[in-house]
Amino acid sequence: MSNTVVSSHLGDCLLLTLDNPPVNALTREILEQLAAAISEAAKQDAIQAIILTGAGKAFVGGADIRAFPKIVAGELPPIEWQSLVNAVEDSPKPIIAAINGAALGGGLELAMACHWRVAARTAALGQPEVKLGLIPGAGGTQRLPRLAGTELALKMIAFGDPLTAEEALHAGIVDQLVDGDLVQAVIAMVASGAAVRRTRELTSKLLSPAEAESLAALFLDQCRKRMPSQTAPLAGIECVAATSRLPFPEGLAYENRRFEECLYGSQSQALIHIFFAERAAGKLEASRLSPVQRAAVAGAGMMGSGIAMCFANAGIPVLLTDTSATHLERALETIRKNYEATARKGRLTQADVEARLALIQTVPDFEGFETADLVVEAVYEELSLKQRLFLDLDRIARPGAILATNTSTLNIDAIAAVTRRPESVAGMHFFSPANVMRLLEVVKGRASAPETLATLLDTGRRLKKVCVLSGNCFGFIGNRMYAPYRAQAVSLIERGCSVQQVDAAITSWGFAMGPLAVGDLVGLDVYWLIRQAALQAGLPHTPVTTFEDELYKLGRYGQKTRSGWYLYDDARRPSPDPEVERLVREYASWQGIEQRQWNEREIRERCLLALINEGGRLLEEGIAEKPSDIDIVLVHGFGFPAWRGGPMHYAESLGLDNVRRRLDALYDEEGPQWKPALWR
Ligand code: 3H9
Repeated sequence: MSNTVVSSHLGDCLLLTLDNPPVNALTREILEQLAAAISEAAKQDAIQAIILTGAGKAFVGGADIRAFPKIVAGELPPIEWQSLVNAVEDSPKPIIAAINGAALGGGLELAMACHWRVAARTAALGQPEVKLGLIPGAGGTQRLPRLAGTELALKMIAFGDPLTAEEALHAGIVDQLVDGDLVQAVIAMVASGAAVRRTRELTSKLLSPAEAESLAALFLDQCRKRMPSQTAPLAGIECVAATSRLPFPEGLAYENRRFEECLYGSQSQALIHIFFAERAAGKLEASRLSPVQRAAVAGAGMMGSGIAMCFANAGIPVLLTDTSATHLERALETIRKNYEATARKGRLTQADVEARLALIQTVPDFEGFETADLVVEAVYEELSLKQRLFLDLDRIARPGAILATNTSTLNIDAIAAVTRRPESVAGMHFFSPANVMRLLEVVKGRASAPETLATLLDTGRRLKKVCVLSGNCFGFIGNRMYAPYRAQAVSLIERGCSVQQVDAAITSWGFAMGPLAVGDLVGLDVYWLIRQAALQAGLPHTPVTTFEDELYKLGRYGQKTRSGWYLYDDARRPSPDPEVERLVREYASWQGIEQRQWNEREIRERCLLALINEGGRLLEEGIAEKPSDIDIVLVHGFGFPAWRGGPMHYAESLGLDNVRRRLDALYDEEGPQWKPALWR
């Protein structure tokens, strides 16, 4: 059964189990059944108390997120969340939440409307709505401050991170933690006389209105800095502050108004799109896989060390080798420093640090590589070097072991071709720093077997990455998309924009960094090499010369040389460089490029259209399987604002016909680089 409330009797308790796999998400049907069961129980003298729990691993993972876009589109009627949850709190008989697993969003709101809460020690409790561009809409903004105090409620609702059950107990959200049988513990609680106790009547933890306002002002400030342009965090904070000012029913009405503002706004639609896109990405239909028990990494530079950390973080033992003993030593030192810095921030214990380090073993000359199920190559980006390495790996690795390359641009087939196992070769493209960035592109070579890809996608998920399957082309999805976008930014500068103007047009729209600042961070020498390789690979629309070549020739590689598009001080703070402006003017007149004034809208439109159109080409060519995969890559790998949903979602929101009209106009004005892709 699914989408149902299962009732059973345990002595004088009524056990209500919410059953809606996989996470018991709340639907109108479930909440209506729950309200009906509670009202029925009120009439039965034999029932002393009601226990509410979830089937399977979760208590309740929130409201059913799939319903929101349908409500917004008018395909489903709105749901009276607050009154359905109020029916729980109104019960004349005590209701105790037996929180067996995740109680998130509407799940925590439901638990807070119960009269008592008993949780399994493994449960997580939180109000993550903000990550979907929403705020709690079933009374959470009004009940959480009453249980946990104004400050913690502000933190949980503004940032959306869950608490452990232990933290929730400490905060007063949960009344008791249980290691063993949860339901038996609740029955014992009922026997000891648990009575009706309504959260809405509690006020002792609320700050005064003035104190709440001034604390809220601090949170508003923090959110504007950490999550610029996002509206839900601000709405959530204002609702929590209102708890101190307004009686409960008016607080609920205020919450409802703000919830609807968020629900019908574009940000929640974009973030909900990203939520489902992440889960839909990298799924292969019923392919067999062989779970990786031991991994090995060849190449102990920054990338290889980061990849080794990813395996250790997931509890997978990993061997790390390099041709240079000094590199290996340095890598291990860097890894230790990295873990210790995390421990200093309180995110790992010293025991965790040691346990993770113990999983990473540095070895000379591929020692022990024959025991690995997966070997990841992370050496310098040069085809002949990688091919030589794959010849060795093919000889050393056990038959059936997967050989993955971390190349960011090279042809997977050319690497697989030197081995006797091309079916077990594929790309595993991590983004730098590999231990931090959540994106992983799994790249499918011509011969890669479904089992190889399924194993890599499974491994990626175990490493807690968002995995996207990409076809084999120059730059795969991410770098291939980024190339015309950067080319557009450089071209705008050649045509009269200033460096700051281009970057500001992009960051003010929500990108984490502008394309030129990214160039300086990654290195203009790196981008020069990538463009040469793209030209060699025959990637269409790659400019043969650009103004960036001039910076490269001058040794202005970016942050590492303290000059690139910007000048940098020793703390790597950028400042504009008038010399660049002079050089650009000189370049433009020498190349006969006409310069003019540009406004922010024009700059932004060109950069974004270049991105969208390349996404369209990737879909046309079958490199990307679906538009949402492209959105995930840009959001998780390239700083595209998640609350705008990724370039393809953004294109949909503009209307694909409108996008094509603009591309047609640019094609007529400026030529073939704007030839519209026809992906739908
Ligand atoms: C809300 O509650 C607003 C209220 O205030 C309004 C009034 C009530 N709905 O992540 P996983 C699916 S807003 C529908 O891979 P895990 C998910 O799509 C909500 N579906 O598993 C996937 O489906 P599929 C606030 C949901 O074990 C499957 O479950 N709540 C929902 O790694 C497994 O998901 C949140 O924001 C849902 N609410 O993690 C919590 N949740 O198999 C969102 C999950 O078809 N959820 N699915 O791909 C999560 O954070 C994680 O899913 C959770 C489990 C921690 C629960």
